[in-house]
Amino acid sequence: MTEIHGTKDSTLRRAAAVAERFKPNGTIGRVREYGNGNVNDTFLVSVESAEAGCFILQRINTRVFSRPELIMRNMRTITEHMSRRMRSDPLITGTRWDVPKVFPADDGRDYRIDEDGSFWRAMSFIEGVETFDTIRDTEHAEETGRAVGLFHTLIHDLPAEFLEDTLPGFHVTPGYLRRYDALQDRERPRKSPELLFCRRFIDKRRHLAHVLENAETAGKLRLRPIHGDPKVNNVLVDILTGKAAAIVDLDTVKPGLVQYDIGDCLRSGCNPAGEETQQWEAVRFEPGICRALLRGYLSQAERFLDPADFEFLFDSVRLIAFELGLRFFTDFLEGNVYFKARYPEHNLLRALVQFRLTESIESQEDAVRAMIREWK
Ligand code: GN1
Ligand code: MG
Repeated sequence: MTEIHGTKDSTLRRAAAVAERFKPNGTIGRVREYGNGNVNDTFLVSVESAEAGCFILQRINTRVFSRPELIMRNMRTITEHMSRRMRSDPLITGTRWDVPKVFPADDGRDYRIDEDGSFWRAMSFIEGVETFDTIRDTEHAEETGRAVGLFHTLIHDLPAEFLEDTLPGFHVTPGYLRRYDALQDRERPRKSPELLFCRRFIDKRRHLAHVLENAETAGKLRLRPIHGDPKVNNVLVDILTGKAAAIVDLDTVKPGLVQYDIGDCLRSGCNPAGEETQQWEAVRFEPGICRALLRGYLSQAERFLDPADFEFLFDSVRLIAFELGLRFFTDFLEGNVYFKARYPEHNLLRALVQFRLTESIESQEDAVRAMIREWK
């Protein structure tokens, strides 16, 4: 019998009903909320059958992803490409690297739209792994970097035009700045010390917003397939070996700059307090973790990166931390319509964390640039 756990019972009940459409052979057992994504809703579904197991069920947030069927098309393209590459790439042979599999619904499609228009999809559950919101130690840092580098290596030769743009404007910082500015024109600025801090913070750094886009327009950087969201908890770590075993959350894989990914992985990994900390004033960027993440990343990615790619590594980590702060702050001002928030000021607090992290990155600019030069 289906067992429902968790607070949002009606959502869980709907998830359980939809789950039946993905796994007709076997009885759906326990359904529970899973992970802590800021955008989509994720559930772990257990199946009671001869070969009992679990699968992942997700409801895609269609306010964010307005064409979710494109996500599924990309997932097929990427996972098939990676699996093909893995069969022929000596870099992979002998190491564990799992690729999530899409489960078709009973009508043969890759997704299911329920009565109220919600978009659901199911995927294989990767066994024997664990995830962490922050970096535990040097080995974990290196493995996280290695996972992102390996992922890039596996997809970098996939022609960008084979991929759909699932989220137009994603990581294009000037676009986020325009959205924030448009809000200022519409709204009378509310006043509080935190709001003032954020506004001043953004104003002092608006000149940075174009750095990667300008480099791309000037032909210094080029678009390649990227992950889009390679934060620490999207890397799955094998429980027994401590080695990275997979990278998940492929919804934002699309053509972009690898600098977005490197910046995002570093801003996520080098913040030991984590992006959800309440103690935003204590947030700092940890250079030791940065070194280990880069070492892991470059052990894989060095073979396809151009010299110009290295030139923008410092700019990318500062920019993506700033950009995420700007995205959280704008969402707070807009009433928390994009990122899920547990309380009204949640996205304001998240913005403060990223802005404080940006300051810490800036205060260590020389040291971080010197570290990057060691690999050039
Ligand atoms: C969102 O939903 P989640 O947690 O996988 C966001 C990322 C942010 C991240 C910050 C599509 O990812 O860009 O870096 O929150 N995803 C989207 O935790 O906007
Ligand atoms: Mg994500």
